Amino acid sequence: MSKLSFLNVETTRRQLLEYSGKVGAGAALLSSLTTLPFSKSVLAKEVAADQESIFKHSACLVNCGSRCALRVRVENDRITQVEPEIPANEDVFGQHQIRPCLRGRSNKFRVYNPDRLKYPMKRVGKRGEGKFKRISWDEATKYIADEIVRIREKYGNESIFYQYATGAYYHTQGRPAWQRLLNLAGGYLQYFNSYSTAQITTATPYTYGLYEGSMFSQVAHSDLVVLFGLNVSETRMSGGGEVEELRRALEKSHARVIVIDPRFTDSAVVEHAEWLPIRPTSDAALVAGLVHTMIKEELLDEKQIDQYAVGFSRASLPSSAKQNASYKDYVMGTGDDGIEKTADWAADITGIPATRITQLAREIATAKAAYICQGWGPQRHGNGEQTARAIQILPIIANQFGRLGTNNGNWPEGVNYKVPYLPTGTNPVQVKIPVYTWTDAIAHPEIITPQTHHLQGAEKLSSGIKMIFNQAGNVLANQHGELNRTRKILEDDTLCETIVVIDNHMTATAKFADILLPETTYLEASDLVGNSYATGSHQYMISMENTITPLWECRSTYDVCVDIARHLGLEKAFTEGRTQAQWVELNYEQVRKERPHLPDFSEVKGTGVVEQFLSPMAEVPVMAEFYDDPKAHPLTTPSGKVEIYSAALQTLQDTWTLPKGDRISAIPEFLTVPDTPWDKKLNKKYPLQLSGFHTKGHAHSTYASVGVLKEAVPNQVWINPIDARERGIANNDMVKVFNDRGTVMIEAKVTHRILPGVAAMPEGAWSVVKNGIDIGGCINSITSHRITPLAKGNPQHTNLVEIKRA
Ligand SMILES: Nc1nc2c(c(=O)[nH]1)N[C@H]1C(S)=C(S)[C@@H](COP(=O)(O)OP(=O)(O)OC[C@H]3O[C@@H](n4cnc5c(=O)[nH]c(N)nc54)[C@H](O)[C@@H]3O)O[C@H]1N2
Ligand SMILES: Nc1nc2c(c(=O)[nH]1)N[C@H]1C(S)=C(S)[C@@H](COP(=O)(O)OP(=O)(O)OC[C@H]3O[C@@H](n4cnc5c(=O)[nH]c(N)nc54)[C@H](O)[C@@H]3O)O[C@H]1N2
Ligand code: SF4
Ligand SMILES: [Mo]
Repeated sequence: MSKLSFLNVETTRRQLLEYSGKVGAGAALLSSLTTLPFSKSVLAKEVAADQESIFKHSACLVNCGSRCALRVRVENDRITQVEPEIPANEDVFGQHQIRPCLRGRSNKFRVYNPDRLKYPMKRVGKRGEGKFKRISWDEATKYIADEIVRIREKYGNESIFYQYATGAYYHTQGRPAWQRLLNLAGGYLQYFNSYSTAQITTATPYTYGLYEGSMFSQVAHSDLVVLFGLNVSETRMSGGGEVEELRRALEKSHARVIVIDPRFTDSAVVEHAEWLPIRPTSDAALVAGLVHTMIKEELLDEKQIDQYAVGFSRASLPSSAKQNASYKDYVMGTGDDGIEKTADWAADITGIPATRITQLAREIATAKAAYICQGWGPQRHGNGEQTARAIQILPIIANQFGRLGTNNGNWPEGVNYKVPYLPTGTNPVQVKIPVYTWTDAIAHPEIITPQTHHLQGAEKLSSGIKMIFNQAGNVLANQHGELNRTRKILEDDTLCETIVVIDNHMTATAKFADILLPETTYLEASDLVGNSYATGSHQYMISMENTITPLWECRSTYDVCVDIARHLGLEKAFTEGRTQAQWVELNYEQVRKERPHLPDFSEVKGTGVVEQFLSPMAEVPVMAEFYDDPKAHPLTTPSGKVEIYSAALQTLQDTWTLPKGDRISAIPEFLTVPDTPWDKKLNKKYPLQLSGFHTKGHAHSTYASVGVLKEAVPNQVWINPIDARERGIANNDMVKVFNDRGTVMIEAKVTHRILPGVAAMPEGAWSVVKNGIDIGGCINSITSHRITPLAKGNPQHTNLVEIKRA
């Protein structure tokens, strides 16, 4: 059966995707089934109850993957309180209150933070010193326009870089406005990949094509849930997001949950999970050990695997492969390395007892429906591509995919309501660098080639990066790896000549600006936004309006870009005669064309959540059609099957130039990489593995300067009591965490929630450097800028360190 039956509608998963993507006729039909009523009565009641205050409606636009609506109480143009959109006891949306987390609720403190940028400023000291003088908006915008002209004349548009930055997902200001402006001005150097998912998004097409997964709603039909480094209780905290979807599904199925993570995470606590502590970077070894047990105990069906996959058995290898290059050969010790990947072998590497590995293999293979998934922590490592692919093939080998209650090893998918953005136009420059290589694109552009760095669109860079636009990002001096090196490159203003930073706060990155512009915060901005990329099946649209008059001289970057466009003679082309408010309305009308039942814009403007519904895609497991009939519904891989052995990867290994020791493997075998315990020499000097994680205390560095959050969730390095005792470290002691790249000073959290030999530090703390030591506790003062073999991505979780009492 290739059709899937949902709500008596014969439809395919792909069609459903298209429906919800296009917000088209299908969605209108489906929303009539699932749309929850939009209520004005509640809002009216509130205002009547309290004449002193008014309520305005905004949203948290940070990059946590969710997008929470915020109801903001305002008195005399001053924010007094930030609340969930609808009081919890009046959950008019019935199924899902888009309840903000502690960060969203703390927005008042971000708006009135003493660190706020108030005026446009120009650097006066040395680059990075943080000395600025106040200038007028006209001076600032003229300067930027002149610099665009100067740089493009001297070096060409390819030398202008629009930096990776995720602090504010505006639709009509911010990123789309800058990109529209730069495209009109001749274009800019592009990047591919992200800091979030470089390894997994690059590796996935080689395994099974599209990057997608079953939504958490499937867990309602599962009896076993296995989370590899997926911590939604911290990373997807919205009441309208995935943590809520998982909770509701578990309430139905009561499935057993197993969390595989170096830390006993909040998710493990909340979901009453069993915790299997694992050494960072070793998941591919665990998978090999699991498959070994499955083969030995005849828990898998080789014929069936061959029906769906290439390269598990010798028989299914492509003709280009060596005879013993199959995954089974690798596991059984008949491959080139000659090592049998027994449970004991895997135990030695992962730290998980062999008996537990054997048991887990049986549990996965015999579960009625196992939902296997992975977060992005496991792939943010030096061998992240291997880890991602290994976890992806586990459900295929164990026959736990394509059926109700199963997944394909990925993070569950999210669907978007698809609110349009300010159109950015097309970029005349089609050269792209992997995002993690931007420091080299400044300091050593000559080394970046297609064969070494997967440079796209050119054989080499013409002159490297000479001008950076950094809007709502803290990558320059906080979120990139090896900050001591990064800062040196940025300090030299003969390399990158001009840096424009647009932010709300005096961040580490802001201090490296030549021109520093203050933008409105979310609560001072007006826009129309959709749910973000990780709210699971929950789709919605929010109309937000500035809750107070923007403070000081903070402005929308739409208006700022108009001014710059005017200086460049591009105003008309930029605005097309529209103000930002008119673009917002146009965007709404575009949505309404597809969803004619929506009210007139005047009725919804600034009212918060306009519409919300649950996607019917939640009902359909990923790869269901392929499972039903792999011939009729092939995957988008070269063979149309899951590629456990990828001939394309073997070709890259044969043709790319890789640093000594690096390898791209055709099968997802466990590969050791530098900065891990298998790097024996370095491990002697630095005995602890240090992994980062995304904390509920902040979203990267955004919200990290909010005092109440810092008190509630302090930035601390987690260390096991065994390691702490050896070092005379007590809970809450200040410690130095260091390696050859730098030193970070931070408080210790001595806890059994981390496995011995491993330490963990939240990423995103504000970097403050004194006498060469990062006293702000920013992990990136000790992370590496080394790129991974296939994705050329960021191994920021892969570090060896020593820890001492400060
Ligand atoms: N509160 C909050 N939420 C966020 C963010 C935030 O900063 N704060 N950031 C958002 C963004 S942009 C992104 S990309 C996502 C990031 O989401 P993720 O990348 O999934 O988050 P991490 O915390 O890096 O990793 C998830 C878990 O993987 C574990 N882990 C690390 N290494 C390994 C390993 O080798 N194997 C295994 N099995 N587990 C490992 C970590 O201990 C952690 O508990 O989160 C988003 N949500
Ligand atoms: N070691 C380590 N490093 C990491 C990671 C890791 O796991 N470990 N994770 C990586 C990942 S997944 C990501 S996505 C990146 C994220 O890195 P970034 O995208 O740089 O995210 P933030 O650090 O939150 O920086 C966002 C900035 O936007 C600003 N901002 C907020 N609102 C507004 C606004 O309305 N207007 C303007 N103009 N500015 C605003 C904030 O003040 C902040 O300075 O970090 C990466 N770095
Ligand atoms: S940080 Fe994420 S979960 Fe928290 S309020 Fe903002 S959007 Fe919602
Ligand atoms: Mo991210």
